[in-house]
Amino acid sequence: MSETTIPLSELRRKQPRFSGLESGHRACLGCGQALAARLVTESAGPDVMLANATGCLEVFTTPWPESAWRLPWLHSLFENAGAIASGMEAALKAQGKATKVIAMGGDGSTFDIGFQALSGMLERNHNVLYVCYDNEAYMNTGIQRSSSTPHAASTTTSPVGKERMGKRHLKKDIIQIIAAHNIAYAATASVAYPSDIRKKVRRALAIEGATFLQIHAPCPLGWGHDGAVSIEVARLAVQSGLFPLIELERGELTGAMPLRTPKPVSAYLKMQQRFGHLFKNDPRALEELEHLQAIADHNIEIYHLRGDGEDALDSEGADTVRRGGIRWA
Ligand SMILES: Cc1ncc(C[n+]2csc(CCOP(=O)(O)OP(=O)(O)O)c2C)c(N)n1
Ligand code: SF4
Repeated sequence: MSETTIPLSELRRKQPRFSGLESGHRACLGCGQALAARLVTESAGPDVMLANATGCLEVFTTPWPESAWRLPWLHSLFENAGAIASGMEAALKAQGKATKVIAMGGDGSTFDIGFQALSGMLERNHNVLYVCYDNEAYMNTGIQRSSSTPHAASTTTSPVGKERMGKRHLKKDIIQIIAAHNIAYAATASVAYPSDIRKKVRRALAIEGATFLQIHAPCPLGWGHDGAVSIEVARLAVQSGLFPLIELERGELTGAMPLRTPKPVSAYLKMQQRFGHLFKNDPRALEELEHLQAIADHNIEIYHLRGDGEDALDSEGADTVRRGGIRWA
């Protein structure tokens, strides 16, 4: 290295980082969705347009007449982010522009109310990355259960009582439903693993066609934990096997973050008030805990998460390990 050469680390420090979502918005402290959206837009860079479904992200970033976005941003309805993004992409294509389109929505919008428009967008293979910020309930309107809410979680519309222990039904397996559209790339991610999010966003945006990212994003208000521990909570969801980090290409499993020593689901659940009833002296609680542990064990098995190979990175090292484009046995 010559004397005049500036070390790479210093260059990196001097380099202004692009930020698509500025500070000063009105998310709650420790909101996983705010952090995830920031990481997504930072990784995507400035040549991007956003379509944002109704929900917390839309509300806390754009209280009229202010906006925290530094990118062209369009508020779609709750139900049609996929259709709006399809139109934006078609218009850009007609103009000969290479600007990327990212559609965004919460789990209520993605799993339930906007699913039809999303499915159409994927089936027509629009050149759009759809990002779902999965906080596992309709948070913006007061914590109602969605089809993404995990089994046994308490919400305002799946309360704990004599009749039931929180939500009766299972969390919808959206990533498999999305992958069944045979799109080029679909993946799950978590705010606990920022470098993994960055890589997945870049990988998705490098593809010409529809891609999908489901990011697990704690909501301190709806999950009932302190905002200071959002990342810890998110990490335990991954490390217990309840929220596996996987990549699927044309429906085939091509990457997964191995878990050397999976944590018990109780470590994750007991940090959150929405599962507080599972730690009371009630025989039904024990049964539900066993049920949730079985779901995590099932994920670990079907996605081959037990990392007993030579993988350099795992859930401590924070990366999804790619196995090379074919489903491994
Ligand atoms: C068709 C329609 N139904 C209901 C609403 C009311 N609404 C606005 S935001 C919201 C909840 C959004 O939940 P989600 O998509 O999970 O995003 P979050 O707020 O949790 O980030 C609801 C029900 C609406 N705006 N439009
Ligand atoms: S309610 Fe939840 S999702 Fe909405 S801003 Fe607060 S922490 Fe974020």
